[in-house]
This record gives sequence, structure tokens and C-alpha cells, in this order.
Amino acid sequence: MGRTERLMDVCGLKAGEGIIIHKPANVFYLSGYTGEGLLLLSRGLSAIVTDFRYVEQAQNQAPGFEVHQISTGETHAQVAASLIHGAGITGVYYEDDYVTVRDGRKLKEALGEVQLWSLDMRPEQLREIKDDGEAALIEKACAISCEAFDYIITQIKPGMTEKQIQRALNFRMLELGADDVAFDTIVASGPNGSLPHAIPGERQIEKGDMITLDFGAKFGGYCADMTRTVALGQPGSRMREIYDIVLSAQIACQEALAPGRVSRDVDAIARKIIGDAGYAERFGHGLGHAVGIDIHENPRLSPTCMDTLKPGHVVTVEPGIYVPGLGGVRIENSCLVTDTGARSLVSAPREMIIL
Ligand SMILES: [Mn+2]
Repeated sequence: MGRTERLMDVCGLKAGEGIIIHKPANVFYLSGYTGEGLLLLSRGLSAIVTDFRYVEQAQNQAPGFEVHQISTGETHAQVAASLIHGAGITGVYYEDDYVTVRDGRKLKEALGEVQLWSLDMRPEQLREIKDDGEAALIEKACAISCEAFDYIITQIKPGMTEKQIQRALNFRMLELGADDVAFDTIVASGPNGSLPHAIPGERQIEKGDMITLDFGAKFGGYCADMTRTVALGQPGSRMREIYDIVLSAQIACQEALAPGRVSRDVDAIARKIIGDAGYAERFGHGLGHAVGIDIHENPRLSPTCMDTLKPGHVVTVEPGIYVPGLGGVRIENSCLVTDTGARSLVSAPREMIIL
């Protein structure tokens, strides 16, 4: 069954009801189309509403969809509304978590008597379970990322700035076939490592620094996410200790991934290991998150997420310890939950690399 049919089924969509999709990630998931515009679905209609710039692209990327071009001065909502009225649709699900208040009001005006209901993240729920093709794209994105990592560790030298490392890493991922980077690459050196989402700056790296690299390629519309913390020269004893704690937490949690496990219980394993070592307050973020078309998806491996892991989930396992004034360590793999357990899609070694 196709993705649009599955979505209509989980919505319990009846004749005379429709779905409007605005969110680019959901439009791509359901149709393959990557341009601007919106998707309109019903039991008898599969349409893309877009403007002149994207008509040919939409026809090529989404051959199963009628493509409707808006005229100058016309809005997407007006064209969608006329299609909805023409098809005799009386109620429509839409993404009330995404459409702005202003656009929602315009949509309501254009639709007139047609009712609007919340789509309630149902496309995102379908996207949680990756099919084999999606898992293969994430695996390829991870392979590009790992190859770029192998390269960058040969390039890092004292005196380089964080920004220089960031640029070289991004450029290598693009050279290796990435569509783009999946998110802004983090390069955090020395004391900057205590900032989990540090912005790479002009700091020059020096001997004795640990450097956290958090990055990923995007390939075929899917994201990779990995983090390694490497040392330039011998690190101090405290940073070594922190590294060993984070590594044991990462290994234990990755080994614990399996269908049937509750997300928060996996998070708790890391929190116990790091807490027992005396660093509970220095691990303030969740253990991980799902990754796919978007870099952050559900389920979350966090203290509050009760979701059960299932085959086809791809989740990151990324414990970290962050000590202001000293630095930080994070180690992250993106992992595919399988029928029997899980496997990392990231092949780079997790043990400390000293450059
Ligand atoms: Mn991550």
C-alpha cells in the first residue's frame, strides 16, 4: 500500500473528506516532491498546488499527482479550496501544528463551510517506521559522514580554527555525494566542548584540546547524525575519565536497543552510568532522538518518552558530559532497530582517537 493510502487509512478518511499537507517534509514523504506548495489528498484526488516555478519539477517528482498551478494574485489556499469544493469535500484535516495563525485564517476563509480538523501529526507517526529504502538512504548518509570523518582527522592540526574544520568537513561531505549537510556542523574545541550545541568560531585548536564534531550528511532527502570527540595530543586525566564514562554509557545504551524496549528505560541506562560516576548534573539533554527526513523526529530517547521501540525506528544514542571551564565529550551513533536488536549505521570507531 502506498504512503498516501496509509495516511488516509490511519485518518479513517471517508468519501467527502480530505487532507491538506503544508509541511515540506511530509509533502516529500507522501509524494517525493521537494518544491514549494501544498498537497491535497482524498479518496478520489491526489493533487499538488504550486506556482509556475515548480510545475515541471512536481510533475517529474510526483507522477501520480495532478499538478495545479496558481495564477498571479491567487493563493495556494484559494486553488486548494476550489479543488475541495469541486470534489464535494465537506471536511479537511490540516497541520495545525505548522500552518501559521494568519494562513490558517485565510484557509478557513477560502474553504467557507468546509470543516477543518487537526491532522494531529499522523504523517509524522507514519514516518517513525522507516522502510528498507529509507533505512538504506540513512545508511548511505551515515557512510558519507564516516568517510568525511576519516578524512577530517587527517587534516586537524594545531592552529586551525573551529570554523576551518567545519568548512573542511562540510566540503568533504559534499564532495562525497551529500545533497547537503543535515544540520549546522558543530565543532567545539577545548573549553567550548562544554556547550552541547556550540557554534564553531575563530578559536584556534591547540595541543591537549579535545574536539567535539557533531555532523551529518543529507542524502536522498534523509539525514545522518553522528558525533565523535577526538583529542589533539594527550588529553588531561579528567577529560580521559569523562571520555571513558561517556563511552561506556554509549556502548551500554546502544546494546540495549531492541524492539519492545521503552524509550525512557534506554535513556535511564545512560543516566545511571553517568550519575553513578558523579556527573548526573552534567548530562542535561536526552539520550537521543529519531532521525529521518528531519534531523529530529519521534520517538525521543528521553526521561519522559514512553514510546516502545519497533523495528524500523532509527534513533541516535548520544550521551555526553559537559563541564563548564573544562570541556565536554559526546559520542553519537545513529542506529537502526531491527527485528532482533539494533545495529549502528555509523561505522567510525568510538574509542578515543588521539591525533
Ligand atoms: Mn543528534
